[in-house]
Amino acid sequence: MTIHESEMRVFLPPVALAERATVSSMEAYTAMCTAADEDYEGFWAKLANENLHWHKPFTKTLNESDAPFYRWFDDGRLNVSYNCLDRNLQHGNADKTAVIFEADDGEITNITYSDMHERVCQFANGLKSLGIKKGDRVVIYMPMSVEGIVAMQACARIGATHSVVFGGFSAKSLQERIIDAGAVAVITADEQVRGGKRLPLKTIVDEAINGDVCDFVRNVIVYRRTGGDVEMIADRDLWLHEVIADQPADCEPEWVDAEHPLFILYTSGSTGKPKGVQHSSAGYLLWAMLTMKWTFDIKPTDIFWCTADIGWVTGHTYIAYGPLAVGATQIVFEGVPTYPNAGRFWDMIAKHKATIFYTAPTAIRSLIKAADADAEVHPKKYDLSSLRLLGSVGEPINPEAWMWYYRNVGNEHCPIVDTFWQTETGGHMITPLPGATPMVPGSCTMPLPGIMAAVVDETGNDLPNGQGGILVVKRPWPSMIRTIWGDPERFKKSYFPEELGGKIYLAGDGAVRNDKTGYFTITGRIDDVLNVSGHRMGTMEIESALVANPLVAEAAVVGKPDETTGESICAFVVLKRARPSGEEARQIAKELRDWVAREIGPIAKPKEIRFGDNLPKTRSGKIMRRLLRVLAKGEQITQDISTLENPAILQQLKTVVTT
Ligand code: 6R9
Repeated sequence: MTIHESEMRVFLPPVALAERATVSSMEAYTAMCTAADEDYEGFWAKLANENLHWHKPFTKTLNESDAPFYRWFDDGRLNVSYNCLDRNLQHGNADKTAVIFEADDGEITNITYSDMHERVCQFANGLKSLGIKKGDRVVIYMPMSVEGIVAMQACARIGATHSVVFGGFSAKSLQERIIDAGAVAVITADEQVRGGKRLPLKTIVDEAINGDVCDFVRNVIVYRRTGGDVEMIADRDLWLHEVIADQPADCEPEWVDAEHPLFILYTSGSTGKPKGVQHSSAGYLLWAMLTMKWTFDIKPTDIFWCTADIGWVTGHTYIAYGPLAVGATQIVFEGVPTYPNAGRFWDMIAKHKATIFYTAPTAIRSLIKAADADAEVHPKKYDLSSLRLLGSVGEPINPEAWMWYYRNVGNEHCPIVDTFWQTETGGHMITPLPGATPMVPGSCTMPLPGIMAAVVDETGNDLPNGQGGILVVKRPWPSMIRTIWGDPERFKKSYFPEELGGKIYLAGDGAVRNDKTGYFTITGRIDDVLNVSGHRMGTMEIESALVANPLVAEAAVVGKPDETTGESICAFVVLKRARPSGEEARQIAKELRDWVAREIGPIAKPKEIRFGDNLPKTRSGKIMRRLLRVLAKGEQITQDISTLENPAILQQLKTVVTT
């Protein structure tokens, strides 16, 4: 049984929203899919011509001669920053607010499109004055800030390839990325402020590029955020305000090839060295724009808010590029959802009258927990009536969290777009369309038009609906990963394995399509699929069941090798109440095992349950399953835990509750 087979609830798009939506019915959606089926290149060529400003038109839509190194829009030249900014000035958006920035302490700054254009041009001229040019790599290690977005856009303007490293990464991780990218400059800030706490970014950069391993880094540009003490190294370090002072407010864009690498973004593979996912200029921007229009149904009057950090792909596509390219007004937030209290998101939605809100299930679940504990921070206490559309991204959203989000944040009138995609895909892949798709909690529903997603077995054969398998994409699409920076072989092996014929994209996730509707449900990373006594099960399925129990705040399930059953299920559980011990722990563990047996079947009963105050998470909020797998096996942790937010809880999670 899969989540959506037991999940009978269906929610239709609100009529008022559908009437005005970019894609306003399932018929309209199907027509778009048919158009892509019938003339794949024609479909994309039309969209690329309609949506992008081309300095020089492309002559060929898709070049497959060097597959899987696909090329899109051959001979076309454009500039991403021109498309995001100059076009808005030409189309009457000069005085429109591009960014409403809210700092950690609540201070608000509004930036118009013309301000944004000026800042980006000055920054771009500043970079040029340092000799940074097209093709150079620039690492950006910045807090959530207007300056961070401006830095990315400025790189795009001069054709430099940026690589943003999330401000929570350690000096060691930052160094690895600087070396791998061969960056000539690093842009950072003195300090980052989150939840009232300061983090010394510049000091971390100093540590990262200390010594001669990074002697190719010529400059460090420092944005003064707090005025905190930093050491400035002569001939290398420069204050941003000095770099841009006296720079002209106009900068002729560098026209680049459609395929020119806009950015590299490192993402952790299941093991080993992070992969530098390389994205293009034209194809990437096209999909950022189209998904803003299709998935988010963006309108000129919307106030869009994506809560991601620019250090992750979501912050690239749905903060730094997509919203600007479609001329939207967006909220950019420096802080954390729980400061000064867990009502911060709701307070900000009410204050800024946000209409579209896009966040991660992990945030939702932690805010559910907070709202249960303190009625004052419950979303119902705030005026969220401006909202018309909600989104979810980053991991499967369990039906209980979906329902809570739908009822308490969306007041039962906002569709939820559960957007499945990856760093590698550049933008949304499988998601409901808010004015068209009937929604089922826990299902990301159907692929976007032009995305040929399918569920196949290990050898690439299509599987019938109802049968779980491997998620693949059968045709290249414009915003797909182009290569792994510096490692084309790994690119081929990871994403276009020979076993699947070498030409179809392997997402790395398991999926199943509903028997009746054909809707997709992501069952988790392939490496998280368990096989217990020959039964295939997604860890997410069990987690969903656990989280549906009123006692449970959060749960993660991993497989543990088992002599009898192949694998057994080990569940790590965070309760809404304090972490139990002794007899109470035994009682609750038994209750939960029985609960799961009732929800899914006895086969899904966790063999082991362990309680913690929290789960080990990366600073982006992803549960670190590889650590849980090590803990489940009772082995010593030898892996790198530098990205772990909360190392102390590892000790708690070693304790197995016997029932
Ligand atoms: C955008 C982003 C990608 C992995 C992906 C999958 C999981 C993301 C999801 C989802 C189920 C969704 N994932 N969105 N799983 N439903 N709506 O998160 O990129 O950080 O590269 O992660 O996240 O497992 O493969 P990234």
